[in-house]
Amino acid sequence: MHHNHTIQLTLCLTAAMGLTSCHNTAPQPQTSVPSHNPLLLHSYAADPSAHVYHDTLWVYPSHDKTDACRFDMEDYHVYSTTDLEHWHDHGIIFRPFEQTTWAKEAAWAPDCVERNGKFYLYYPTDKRHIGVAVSDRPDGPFHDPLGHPLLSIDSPGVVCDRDFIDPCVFIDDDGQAYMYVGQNTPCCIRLNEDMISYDGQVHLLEGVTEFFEAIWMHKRDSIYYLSYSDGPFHGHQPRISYCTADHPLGPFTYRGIVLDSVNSGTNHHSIVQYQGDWWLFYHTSDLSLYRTPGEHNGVRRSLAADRLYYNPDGTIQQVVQTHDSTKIKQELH
Ligand code: FUB
Repeated sequence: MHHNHTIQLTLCLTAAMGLTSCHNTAPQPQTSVPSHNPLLLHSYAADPSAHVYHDTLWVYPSHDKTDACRFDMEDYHVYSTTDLEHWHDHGIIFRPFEQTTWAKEAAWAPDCVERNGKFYLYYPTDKRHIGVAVSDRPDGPFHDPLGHPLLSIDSPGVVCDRDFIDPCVFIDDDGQAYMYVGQNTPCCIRLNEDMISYDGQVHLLEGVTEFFEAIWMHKRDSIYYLSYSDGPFHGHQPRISYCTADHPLGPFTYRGIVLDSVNSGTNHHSIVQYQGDWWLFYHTSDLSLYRTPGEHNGVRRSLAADRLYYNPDGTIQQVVQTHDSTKIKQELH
């Protein structure tokens, strides 16, 4: 890892001397990436939502079962790190089917944000509800403050012709919080200050080309970046595409691909800045494929992360996926 950091530092110093550019428009070699994918070996996980709280990077994924053959996930863990190499599993932080009266199945991709010292976990269930759970700590315990979903597929204004899933919550610099959500049609609501209610309006986002699912919002230098899985109904495997706008509600302009398709079929990611670098978190089937070669099990997914680079004009360079079997081989032998 130190060796790799040294290589990156050398590239940047060379750029500072005017010899080349740190912001080359060609894809950057992933020189500063430690050989660490998949990130976790003891557990299958997918759909990572990464956030920084104080000095620590927290990842809230969904939890694929070891014997999974269907998307029948039922609980949430959270993982934390301060170096992207050593991860702490804080255990199960929320079980929707036991801790709510209304959620019955399919605890899929969650997100979690902090506001005024409280942590709000947003999670989809039953392919039709979005719930919110609250805690005083990033690692729980979380509880259901409402006794009902925050938003559902049949809430006034929601447009959804398939699964109503994949909430992502973004708090803008002015303090306004937005929840992006949906499949096939991207919806957005403005959350109230309490983070467990909203103003009653559902906004349909324009310009989100080939939107499928896995929506994620982040902001950099006043640009709002909306990224998402763009398949699978457009003649290609799902990729992570992105569009930009100068307002959280758009209209958006399509910009390109952040991540090509992955070997797990579904594609789901998050983008976060940590210790000065930008990272893309996503999932693959690497761990499952190493354990059972040739058996493509798209519901035993494993977490991955790679560096993400911007061009000088603010566009995103396509991320190069890194795969490394060293850790897995060490574990298996
Ligand atoms: O993990 C279950 C579902 O698969 C997620 O909600 C989707 O984004 C896809 O990754």
